Amino acid sequence: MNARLKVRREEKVSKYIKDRVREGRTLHFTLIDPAKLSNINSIERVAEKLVEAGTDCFMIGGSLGVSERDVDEVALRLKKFGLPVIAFPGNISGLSRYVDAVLFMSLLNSEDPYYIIGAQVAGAIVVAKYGIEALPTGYIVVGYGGTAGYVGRARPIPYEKHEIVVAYALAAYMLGMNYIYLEAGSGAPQPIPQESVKLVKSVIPDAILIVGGGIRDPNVAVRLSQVGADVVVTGNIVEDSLEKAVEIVRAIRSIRKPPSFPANSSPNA
Ligand code: 1GP
Repeated sequence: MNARLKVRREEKVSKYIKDRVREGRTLHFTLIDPAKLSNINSIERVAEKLVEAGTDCFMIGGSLGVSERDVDEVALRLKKFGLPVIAFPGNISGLSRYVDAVLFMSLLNSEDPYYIIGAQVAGAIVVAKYGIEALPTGYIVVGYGGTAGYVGRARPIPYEKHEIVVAYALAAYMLGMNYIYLEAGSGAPQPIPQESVKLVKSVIPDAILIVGGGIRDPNVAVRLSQVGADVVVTGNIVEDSLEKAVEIVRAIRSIRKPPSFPANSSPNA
């Protein structure tokens, strides 16, 4: 067994996220799917615009056709902007030694144990070998589900079954996952319902609540934040309309909620 493993869980990137959330900010994450990029050479130009508008982090990943080399290349290009770069792996090939952190996710409502714990076992030593910070994340697929839902063999929770979403989120939190990602699927015709977001936030206010899938409109993003999303993720819109993506980032940046300072507000909490 290689002894040079560096296990890092919720350190710098986690502090970066949690500090902002405690200040009353909602964060915007820009998701770049290397398999969907029409031109990798335009990535810096696109990223510059989003950074200028105020995006908080870059996430790199996708459910199909993403190799570690793809993630490496995108991560190296994005790192120069000084924002945290986070892997969002659909599988173990979605890891990279060049990212600052990984959403270490379990697709909780998958019917296939591989996506719940198998891929995580396969990837854990790689994450420790690279010394990447792990952000323990319960990944919950709702409604449309998209490619992530299909490939991950999820049994998507019907859009209107808010109590099932809450039950999954609660179970994740009780298992120690401080990040809860409600995923409607990339390109979803409907984002995560506000009611689900609201209920999850009210039951586990201390978890970092990430919401993504099908968000293409600044008003929708703002409303999701108002009902409890701590992080709003947009992916497709960057390729579809950079202008719209910039509008969404600006709208999110202008939100201020009352600051929260929970008792466990130490940097690693
Ligand atoms: C998908 O939640 C993300 O994993 C982003 O979805 O591409 O629809 O913005 P969109």
